[in-house]
Amino acid sequence: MDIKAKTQRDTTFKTEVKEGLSSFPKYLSSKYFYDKKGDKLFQDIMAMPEYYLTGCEFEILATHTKTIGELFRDRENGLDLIELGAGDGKKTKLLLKYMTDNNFNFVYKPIDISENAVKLLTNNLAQEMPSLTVDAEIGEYFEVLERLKGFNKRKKVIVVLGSNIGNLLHPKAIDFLTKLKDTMLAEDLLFMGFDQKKNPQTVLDAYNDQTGITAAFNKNILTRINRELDANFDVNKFTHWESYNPESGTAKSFLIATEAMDVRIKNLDLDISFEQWETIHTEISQKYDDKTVAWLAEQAGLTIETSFTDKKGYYKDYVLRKI
Ligand code: AVJ
Repeated sequence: MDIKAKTQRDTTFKTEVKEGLSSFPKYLSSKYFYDKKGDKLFQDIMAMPEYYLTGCEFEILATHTKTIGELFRDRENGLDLIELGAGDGKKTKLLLKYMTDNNFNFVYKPIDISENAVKLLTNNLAQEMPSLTVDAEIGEYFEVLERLKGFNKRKKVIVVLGSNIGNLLHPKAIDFLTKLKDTMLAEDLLFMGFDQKKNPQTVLDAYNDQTGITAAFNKNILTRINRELDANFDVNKFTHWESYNPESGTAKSFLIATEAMDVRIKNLDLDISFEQWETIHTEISQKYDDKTVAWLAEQAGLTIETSFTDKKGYYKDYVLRKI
């Protein structure tokens, strides 16, 4: 990887950790969950029965492979299929397989914040789909958006699965969608997953599993700070807490200090103190309905062309176009 980009990422990590833990109330960004251990834990989350999102989206892509694939089809010059937050590509492979089997002329460009995930996916695709052209990149969403502007020689389809947009509060989501729109031409498509509002208990269970995988995932951000910034968080003195507001559709994750303590972060030359029961907010996982998605799209200069849902109606993939 590009050394300059890596240095920049390290600096951003430091700045954001310092800022978040010096604030009141304290917070950390969920984008820092995904180191090697975090990737593994997220894989485990996706395999849990409570975490319905993955299964629902897999069902959608498996049921409507042909319809979705044909929406992606280009007229003559081929296309670029760009995926943000590609992860392990398990769901995307359904589409990739359809497209290669049906002689689509395309390049698959997976982009992910996790260097580890990108490497694994690239190797796996080389094995499983040797005829596929893969051009992977490491980076976070806002960072790679600029580079997407270069992809305007032929049709492009931007894919964002997994309800990854749910990590962004609405103003940020609009900002993100607007920037995506700015990279799009009239024929380009944005294919995006939005987890839907549902029984609040179902949502809570998805982010608060009994086995403690989600808790370990959430706490891993402290382990990462310990390792990368030479800190001394006692991870056992934090507990995972999930809340869901059925009115706003916002699920929020916290780490809560179970006793008062001081933490030293050597690399930041920073001492942080926690009161007993003080919180660190670590993630939001927004849930949506059609009205909210239509509003977000409209605010960003996009329009919903069609959408696909699973049998239970838990989850939807929307096809968006530039207005
Ligand atoms: C990858 C952001 C979609 O918010 O549902 C899973 C991450 N966090 N369990 C989500 C996550 C806790 C996930 N996204």
